[in-house]
Amino acid sequence: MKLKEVKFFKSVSINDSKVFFDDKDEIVFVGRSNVWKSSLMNALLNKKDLVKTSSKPGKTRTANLFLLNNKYFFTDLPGYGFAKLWKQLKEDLDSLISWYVSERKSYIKKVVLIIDSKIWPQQTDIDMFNYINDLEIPVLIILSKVDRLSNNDVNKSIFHCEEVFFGQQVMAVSSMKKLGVDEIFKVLAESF
Ligand SMILES: Nc1nc2c(ncn2[C@@H]2O[C@H](COP(=O)(O)OP(=O)(O)OP(=O)(O)O)[C@@H](O)[C@H]2O)c(=O)[nH]1
Ligand SMILES: [Mg+2]
Repeated sequence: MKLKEVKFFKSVSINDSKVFFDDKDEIVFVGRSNVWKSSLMNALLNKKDLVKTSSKPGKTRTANLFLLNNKYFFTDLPGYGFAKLWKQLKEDLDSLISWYVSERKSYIKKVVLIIDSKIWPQQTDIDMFNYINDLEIPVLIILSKVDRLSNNDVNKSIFHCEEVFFGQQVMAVSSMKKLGVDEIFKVLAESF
């Protein structure tokens, strides 16, 4: 797929019946809060700030759908597991993620699970991986923030993730330095 056009389509909150009305294939982006999900989406879509980002964790609070070539969705979800968020908000965001992924299951061709390459996978990441796996949705693991590591440490981190996630494909990215972005877009485009 060559990306010709992309636009913001809509936001969905939990239990919103709008979630049922779009029969388009979709790729969903998940990861812990502030792991640079939204920034990665901008890099993949070749836009500066179509997807809203912030240095403050907890920026994304709804499922935000972006329509590519009038045909597919890339969907940004809130981050999970940010301890410092107000407890009720944290629970609400976590429920939105699991609700959204299970409701849209038959359209979701891949879940991109983004892991902080400096922190390595946390229990919350493994829980999220298992949740998606149980729904039988294919996963692509992406290590973010690799501009902050040496090549040697990036390789260690990739190797460790391959072990933790049972031989899943793991790719590395820096959205800011545009490292790995084209390769990831190619893999994602092939899943439609
Ligand atoms: N150095 C560096 N900084 C980045 C990169 N990508 C994103 N950032 C910065 O990291 C911060 C957080 O990025 P977001 O993309 O908003 O993170 P998020 O995972 O969507 O966060 P939530 O929506 O809160 O879950 C922003 O200030 C970005 O500018 C990168 O590749 N390198
Ligand atoms: Mg975000």
